[in-house]
Amino acid sequence: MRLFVALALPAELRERLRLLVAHRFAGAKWVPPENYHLTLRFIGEVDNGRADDIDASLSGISARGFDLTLAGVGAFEARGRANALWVGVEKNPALEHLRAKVESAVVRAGCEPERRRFTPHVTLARLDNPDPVKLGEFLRTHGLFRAAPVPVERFTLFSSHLARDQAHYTAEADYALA
Ligand code: 2AM
Repeated sequence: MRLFVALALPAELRERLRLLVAHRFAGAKWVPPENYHLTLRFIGEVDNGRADDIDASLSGISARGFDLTLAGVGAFEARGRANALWVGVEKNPALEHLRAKVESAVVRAGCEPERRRFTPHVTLARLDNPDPVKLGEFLRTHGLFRAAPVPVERFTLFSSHLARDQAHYTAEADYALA
């Protein structure tokens, strides 16, 4: 199975993000609002035995709950091309702390360490050659976006399946924060 660890977002916040992208532009594959999430750790394909080890390891995490505030928008680029549009996260040491605990837990379960630095975000769209003017407008218009803080009381191990051309995510296990 293909796994990742993420924060699920409450319905009001997903609705807020849906409204943020009400004016869509071409050259973007928009993530359906039910799929919005904040990835803590992408794991990838593992067999069932490894998945059980990851679950056991994540169950051992003890960390505090916290408030999460989504703010700002941006685009990731690779080789000079924007490839993802996202909403960012206000600086949050508790989130970083949880991310570090999740990272050690999955490495203890036998996964390779993540080499890339953590850039917390919620992906709104995958970009494929969008009109740079439209993208620039979107980024300027929503640069000061800030959602109301939401309490984070758990994190989730998700599996991902590709159904037609959209990913379908299933919550395999939830882990409570203190
Ligand atoms: P993204 O949305 O920022 O692209 C489930 O697929 C989650 O894992 C997505 O949120 C995605 O992040 C992330 N993800 C998918 N493939 C990945 C990869 N190869 N490396 C790192 N993260 C990945």
